Amino acid sequence: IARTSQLHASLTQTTFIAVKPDGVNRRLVGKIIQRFEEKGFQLVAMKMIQPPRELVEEHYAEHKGKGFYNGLVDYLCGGPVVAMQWKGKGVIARSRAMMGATKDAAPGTIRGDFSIEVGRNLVHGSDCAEAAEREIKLWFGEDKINYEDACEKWIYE
Ligand code: IDP
Repeated sequence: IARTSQLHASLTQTTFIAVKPDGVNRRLVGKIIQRFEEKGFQLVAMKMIQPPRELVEEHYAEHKGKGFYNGLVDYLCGGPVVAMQWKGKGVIARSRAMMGATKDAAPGTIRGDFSIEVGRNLVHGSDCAEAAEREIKLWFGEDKINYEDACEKWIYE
């Protein structure tokens, strides 16, 4: 019998996080995953994918027409991406804070600690609930594994 989650469902979100090709090629996948694990978030889906151009164009549709758009699509299509779904309380905003700002990310954040250029900034994370839903559907469809979080009572009060 599945144990009833202690967390109120509305507090538990799932977000889409991706390690971009520079993160994979610079061997930073483990470090990036480790930050989210150590925070207490739960990994519920992960795959490595060489994304087709149409997928990346769709993913970044909001930036179409901007000066950096073509370079951005080339960058994401330029190597493998590690696509993930992470679950937890406030994970959408909290993982964005852990990634760091788009421009001049602060030290202590993933981007702030490991990257210099906005166009080589290692990670993507959904910026709101609607984006998370859209991006999860786009990259994973229904694919994720819902499993009991054995640490939950030590992470949440
Ligand atoms: P975010 O990834 O922090 O949410 P967005 O503004 O959604 O930032 O931009 C998407 C991605 O486009 C960024 O992560 C970065 O890789 C790239 N990007 C944004 N602005 C620039 C720019 O001015 N030059 C080059 N690349 C950019």
